[in-house]
Amino acid sequence: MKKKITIILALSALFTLTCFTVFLLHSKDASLVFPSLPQQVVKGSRRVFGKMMDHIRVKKIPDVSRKTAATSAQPAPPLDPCPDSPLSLVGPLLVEFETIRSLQWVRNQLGSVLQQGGRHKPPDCTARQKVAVIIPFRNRYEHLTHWLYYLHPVLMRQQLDYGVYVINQDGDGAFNRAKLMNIGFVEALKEYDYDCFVFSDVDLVPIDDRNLYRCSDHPRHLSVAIDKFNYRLSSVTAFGGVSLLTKEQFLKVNGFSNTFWGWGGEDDDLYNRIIVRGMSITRPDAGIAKYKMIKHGRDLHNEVNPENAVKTQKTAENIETDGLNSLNFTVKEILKDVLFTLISVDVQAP
Ligand code: UDH
Ligand code: MN
Repeated sequence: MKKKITIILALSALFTLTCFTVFLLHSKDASLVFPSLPQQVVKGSRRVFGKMMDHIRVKKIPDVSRKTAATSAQPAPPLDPCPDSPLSLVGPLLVEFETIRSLQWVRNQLGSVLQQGGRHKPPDCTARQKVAVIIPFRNRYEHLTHWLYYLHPVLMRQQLDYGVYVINQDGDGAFNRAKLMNIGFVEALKEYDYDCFVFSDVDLVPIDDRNLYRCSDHPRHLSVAIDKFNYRLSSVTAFGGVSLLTKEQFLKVNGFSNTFWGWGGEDDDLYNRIIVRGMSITRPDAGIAKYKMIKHGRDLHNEVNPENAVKTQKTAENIETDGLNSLNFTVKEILKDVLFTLISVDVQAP
C-alpha cells in the first residue's frame, strides 16, 4: 500500500512538472524561460566600453526570444508606427577623430546589428521614412570609418529604415560631387523604395542626435553650425554639407546639375533649383544642428573651378535639360559591406 501511494505521488509530481514546463514554453512572455538574454548584450557592452560608447547604445533591444517562440510560419502582424519623437535619443554627443579606428574594428562594433549593405530598420515599430544616405566619395577611407562609427548608432536611435550608399568616383579625373549624388539617388532606388534622400559629405558628423535625418515638407539643410566655421551658417542660402530631399522634391528639381566638375557651386545651384521650382528650404535649430568636420586639405583633382560660380547664374536656363534626365554613367562595381554599399562608377570626366 505504501509503495502504491509513493508511485501515485511521484507520478502526480511528474505530471505537475510537465504541465508547468509546457506552460512556460508556450507562454507569450518567453522571457520567463530565457530571462534577460537581450539585456545581457547591452549590459555587456556597457561594462566594456562604459560612457564612451553611449552614442552607440540603442535603448530598445529587439525581442529575440518572442520571435524564437513563434512556431507558425504566419506573417508577423504589422508593427505600429514609430513615435514622431524617437524615445532613445541622447542629445549632445561626444565626437572626436583622434582615435584611430579601422573599418574592421567598426564592423566588429556594429556589424551584428546591421544588415548587409549598411541597412537597418527599427525592430519594434514601422519607421516613418525610408531613408537612403548618399555619400560622394573618393579615397577618404579614414573619414568614412569615423562617419560610419558615429552615424550608424545615431540613425538607429532615430528609428529610420535606412541604407548607406557610398558612391565612389572611379579613376582620377576631375571630381564631380553633384553627379555622384544623382547616381546615388538612381542606384539606391533600384534597390528599395526609398522616400527620403540624405546627401552627405563624408567628413561631417553631427554632434547632437536630435538633428533628425528625416525629410520634411520642404528640402532641408542639416549642417547649419559646423565647428570649422565657428558653428555659424556661412550664408542664408547655404545648402551644402548635409541636405535632404524627398524623392518627389529631388525629381521636381531634376536632381543636381551633372556639369559641376571640380570644387564649388553645385550646392548653390541645387539651392537655386529649389527656388526656381517654387520651394523653399528649412533648417533645424542651430543649437541642435551642430557638426564636426574632420580636418582635411584640398584633394587632388578637386581644385576650385571658377567656371562653376558662373554656372550658378544660369540655373533657370539649365534645370530643364541638365540633371537626372541627362545623367550618364557606368557602374564598375557594387560591393556589399555590412556597414555600407559601395558603388564604384565611371562618371565620364572630361
Ligand atoms: N570628396 C571625396 N574625395 C575627394 C573629394 C571630395 O570623397 O577627393 C567628397 C567627400 O565626401 C567630401 C565632399 O566630397 O566631404 C566635399 O569635398 P570637400 O570636403 O573637399 O569640400 P570642403 O568644402 O573642402 O569641405 C574644400 C577644401 C578645403 C581645403 C581647406 C584647406 N585649409
Ligand atoms: Mn570637407
